[in-house]
Amino acid sequence: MKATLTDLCQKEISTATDAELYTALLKLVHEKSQQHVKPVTGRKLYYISAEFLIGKLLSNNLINLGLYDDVRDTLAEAGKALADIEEQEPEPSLGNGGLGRLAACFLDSLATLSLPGDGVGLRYHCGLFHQNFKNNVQNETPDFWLTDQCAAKATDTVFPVSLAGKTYSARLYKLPVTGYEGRTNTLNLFDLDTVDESVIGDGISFDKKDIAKNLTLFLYPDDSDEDGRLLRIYQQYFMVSAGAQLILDECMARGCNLHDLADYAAIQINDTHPSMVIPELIRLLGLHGIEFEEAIQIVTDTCAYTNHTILAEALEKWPRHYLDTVVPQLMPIIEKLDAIAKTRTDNAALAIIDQNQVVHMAHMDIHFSHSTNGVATLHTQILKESELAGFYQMYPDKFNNKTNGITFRRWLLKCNPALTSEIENLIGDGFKKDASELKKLLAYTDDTEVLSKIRTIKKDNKKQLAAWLADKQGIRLNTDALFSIQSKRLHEYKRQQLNLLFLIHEYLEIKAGHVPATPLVSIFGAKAAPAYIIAKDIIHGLLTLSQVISEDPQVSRWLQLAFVENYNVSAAEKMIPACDLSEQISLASKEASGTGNMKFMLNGALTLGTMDGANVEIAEAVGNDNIYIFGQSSKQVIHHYAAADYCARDWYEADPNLRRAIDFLTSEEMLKYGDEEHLKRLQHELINKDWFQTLPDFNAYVVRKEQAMKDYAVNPEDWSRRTLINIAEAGFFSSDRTIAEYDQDIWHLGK
Ligand code: BZD
Repeated sequence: MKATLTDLCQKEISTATDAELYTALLKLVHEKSQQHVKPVTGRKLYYISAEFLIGKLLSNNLINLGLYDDVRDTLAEAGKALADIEEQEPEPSLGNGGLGRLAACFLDSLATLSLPGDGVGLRYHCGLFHQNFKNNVQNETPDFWLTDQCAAKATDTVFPVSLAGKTYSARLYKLPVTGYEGRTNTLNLFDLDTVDESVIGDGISFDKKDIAKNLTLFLYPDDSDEDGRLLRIYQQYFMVSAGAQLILDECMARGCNLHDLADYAAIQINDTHPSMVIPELIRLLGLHGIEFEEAIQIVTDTCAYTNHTILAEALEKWPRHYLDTVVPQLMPIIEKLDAIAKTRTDNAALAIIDQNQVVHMAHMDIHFSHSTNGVATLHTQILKESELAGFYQMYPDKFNNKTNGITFRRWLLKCNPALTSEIENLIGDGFKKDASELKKLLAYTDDTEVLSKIRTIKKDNKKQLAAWLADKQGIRLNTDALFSIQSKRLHEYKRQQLNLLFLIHEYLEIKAGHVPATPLVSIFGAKAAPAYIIAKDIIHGLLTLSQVISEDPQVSRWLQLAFVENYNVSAAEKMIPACDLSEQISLASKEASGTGNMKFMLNGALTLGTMDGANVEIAEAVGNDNIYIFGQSSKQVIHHYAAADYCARDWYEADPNLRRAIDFLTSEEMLKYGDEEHLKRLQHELINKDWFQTLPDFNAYVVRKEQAMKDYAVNPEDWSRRTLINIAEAGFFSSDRTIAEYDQDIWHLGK
């Protein structure tokens, strides 16, 4: 390795800069990954997604190529640290949260299982915004992550895409994706040569009408106004039209005559953002001389749809005049599909185009693809029983569940090397390819030496996180405390506000002389959509409380609140291994699955959660003694929505602790550092609306969390034992298992 690296740098490793070494390693990874490119036979998957939240790639690629230890040691001999070189890599910021990260985990697992499966998406120049805090408020700035060194390389392949009657050229960029001891697949990203980063004005503002210059500037441009929403449709169609042309070209090059497209391609539609691929493929097949009826059948056999949400407001639907404007070539096809759907059912709620001339993207997916899946058992059940019940009755065989998973290469091997090597010492390294082998750890749950080692590893990870945060944000954390972490997008249904109310409660208890069983460090990471006002108010509440606490030495000995700025994949990799208590506190029925919950579990955190999404399956796997469950059940919640009988104010008035916490939002202490408008609005929302029923779960949450704090303080060894059980039972949540299920039930790749 020494000779290879010296050769690539064209100088001694010890004299090379980190930037030079980074470039050398990129070359090395590229060369090696090409050796694992294999020909495709039979069916190949195209995972189309508006987001691929891939995170930094260098270390992960080195691990998957089996080069990591060698490179790290060779560098160390020359006085260089791989971690420093990794800092040279800008983080690709091509996703919002779970949906995009899932797509990235899936690409890793496909390549690891040696299945032919490529991604199709967009090459956003600034991706999701960069978050910073000023005066306890979130600000957004562009994240210029794209550099010349970006591993996604431009190709000469361009496809014409017609947007609002004008033709644009979609250029294909290719990023190799190498699996762990597997094959190399490709992430195909499309971009427009004319996009111009210099049009960005203040913050992340830009002229949303100038498509040629702004099309792929940002991921999900602010869609609070019409131009933003139109831009989103422009992006979506650009992605699917170029993607569909790529798919047809690749299949034809492999001998497909297009009548047999479904034997060559499986297309997975990741939520509704790529749904226009259905009418677009029908349109393109028509241009190749295939009759409409046959084209529908071909496309139905080729496409499958994944639903990631039960929030009605998150199911995309567009006024038809938007589509008339942006994709007039698709509207006649969508109208015909709607007419066919209407011949299949007289239930108006299942129409593609409703009586208000609104186009429902998910409805098109379900009618005209062969599979619809939810992402956790409970989620799929709710889709079948309530949200999509009409469709389930119509197409029972199309519905199936695929519980999400995470790649253990990034979320264990890469982010937690100490735990990985301890596991390897105990049970060998078979778990890296077969995650179910983690169960072998159950043999050690009474081994005090192992438990003590687990504790030491956790403590070291906490120290590393604390050092990183001290350096990055000047925050000093008490590493003797219990670390509870809630990191995920900021959304009311995820209920960061419930955690906020708990922390206020704890603050007030400490002020009243009732100290907790253990010091608590409560860590958050979350970005709020720029136009989501209440979400930003919640961030403001948390940041303001953080300042109130840190200015009060009497309290901060016992309680700390740290908000990690610009939460992203790299931050997650540092936070998750350091966590004791994983906060998964969404309103039951609202979190489709969650995947952070799985990452924390795998890294030895105990979950404090509601019976929602995949928490239900985590609870089943570890047993009630090894998880802290609280709150209303999904059945109760769904009932309250149906009966419309929830009244937040009743709860506010009935519970003095809750009232005290909510009142505190606009107290003198908070107003000293916070903004009255934000805090009042949040308080008003909680008392008068509270759409996600935070208040009924408050008391149960406080009780369970205080119980967890007590258990942690009183019996550390038992805590470690329960930690080990969580790690041992995490195997089911490997995305290798998820991908194997998709392949077996939906894709049948390579066959
Ligand atoms: O998808 C998430 C769900 O909320 C999680 O419960 C689930 O685990 C993951 C993966 O299945 N959904 C999203 O992340 N959705 C988005 O990010 C999104 C983005 C744009 C528009 C709508 C939703």
